[in-house]
Amino acid sequence: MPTTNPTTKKIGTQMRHRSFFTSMALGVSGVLLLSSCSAGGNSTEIEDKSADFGFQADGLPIVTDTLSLSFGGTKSALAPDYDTMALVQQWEADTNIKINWKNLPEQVYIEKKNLMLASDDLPDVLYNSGLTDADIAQYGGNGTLLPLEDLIEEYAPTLSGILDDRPDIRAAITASDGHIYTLPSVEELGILQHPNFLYINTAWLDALGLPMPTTIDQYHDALEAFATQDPNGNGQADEIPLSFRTDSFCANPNDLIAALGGQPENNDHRIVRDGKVEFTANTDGYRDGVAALADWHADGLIDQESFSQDDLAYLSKGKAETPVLGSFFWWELKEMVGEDRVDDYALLGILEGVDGDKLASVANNQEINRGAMAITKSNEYPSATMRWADRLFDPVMSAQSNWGPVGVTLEEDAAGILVQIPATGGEAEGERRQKVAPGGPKITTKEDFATVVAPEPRAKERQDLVTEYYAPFKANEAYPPVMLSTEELDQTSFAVTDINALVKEKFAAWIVNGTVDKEWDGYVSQLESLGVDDVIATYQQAYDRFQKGGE
Ligand SMILES: [Ca+2]
Repeated sequence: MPTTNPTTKKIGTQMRHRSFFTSMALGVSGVLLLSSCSAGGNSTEIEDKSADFGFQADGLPIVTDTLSLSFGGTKSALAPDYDTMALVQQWEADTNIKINWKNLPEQVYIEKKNLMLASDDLPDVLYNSGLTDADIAQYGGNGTLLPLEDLIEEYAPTLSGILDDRPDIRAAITASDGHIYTLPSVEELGILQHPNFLYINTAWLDALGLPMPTTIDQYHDALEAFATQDPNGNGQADEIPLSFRTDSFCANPNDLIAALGGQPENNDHRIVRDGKVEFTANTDGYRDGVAALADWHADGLIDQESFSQDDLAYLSKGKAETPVLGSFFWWELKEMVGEDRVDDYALLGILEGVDGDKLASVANNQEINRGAMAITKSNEYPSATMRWADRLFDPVMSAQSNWGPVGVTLEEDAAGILVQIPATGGEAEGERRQKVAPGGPKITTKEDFATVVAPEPRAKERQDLVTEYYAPFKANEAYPPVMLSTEELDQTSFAVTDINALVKEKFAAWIVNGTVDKEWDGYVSQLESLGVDDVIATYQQAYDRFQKGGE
């Protein structure tokens, strides 16, 4: 590829009007000011040589002479060399941009990422970038990642249109310095905010002549009957009335804290109500919820291992040879109890609490992932690269990047909606997807799921359950996908780690030992000395910035 600058003058004359070209340093290879002056940050000097390859501002191909770019980042465990993927080959044929893939399995990449980012040996693009918010703040701020907002404005009409319609997505990918350093991956299925589904053994309810509980008191009575009336009929008190995990993705008893104490709760102990960020784990309601669970534990209703088991041990309990599990939290039923027992259990959803309210706690899991792609300072062709990326935000292309190509994993139904082609030959759809879908930047909005691509059958099933059992009782807003500044991260990260460790430790100790009332005041003071008020104030500041569109 040309590395000298015979056509640099041509770029200057053709493209000087481009807003991000604020100055040029002709004759110095690799130097041209790609300015970040709009927000007064550092300037990144880079030369855009897209025109050397016959860059076209519209239509295809993007360049008339084949341009090669190197892409680093992650790929899934089952993914082949990306060169062999049909969709990737189609991209190359369409655009005339050839990608040298240097992407790695996630664990390998994560170990090398920071060394690579600090070196001069950067790929042109980070794809499925694995960048954390702290990485984006640091490597955006120091010029390793290019600011993209002007390039988006100029060369990404599809993405620009989406961001104009969706200021929340723009805010989510905007760093606290006002720049956009990464492109998003968005999948609006609406299923991540209620991960902890509560199930109960209905075969046991039937055997004991008990109704399906609708209130927390009826639920308690059912657990008590499970503990004392030998519903599995083996003459032994081997039943586990209720099991859960703490600090897991989908096995947390947060909705019981809400039912027993009136306090909505999630794994971050951070919720939003009426525009106010709240810490959950130092309120009277939280204390009441924990005290009630301690009573349940004292009565033998809660699995002793709830505070120590890992997912593997937990999931084995639903499949014990003699059924022993009465009730549990998990993402889906079959994974816990196995195919043969799915009819013996049912989803309980949200129970009416002690105050008479049904409160569904909302988790902070996000549908906007901001680290899908970044352009590094090594990239000499940012205009061509951004045009390449913009094609991925077409809804049909986004669907193919996410699930695989039309004709392989997706086909149009009679209504013109893309639906999944069932996998064959014993291969699971999820497995097939890893082999044919490259991921990366993409946006499938809630509307796209109605008009462009149907959710996978399992996702649709999940959506329907969330809509029926949880969404009507939503008790709080999630903390939105705000990008904290380096300063905000410095102010909060150590404190949050200490606070969450203390909350986790005390939650377990109080339920097992029943000492919450005795230790409560000391705990509240300890949280104060760990800086919980400052942490929440910082999150409030970032939240307010997000509400104003990231500015
Ligand atoms: Ca028994």
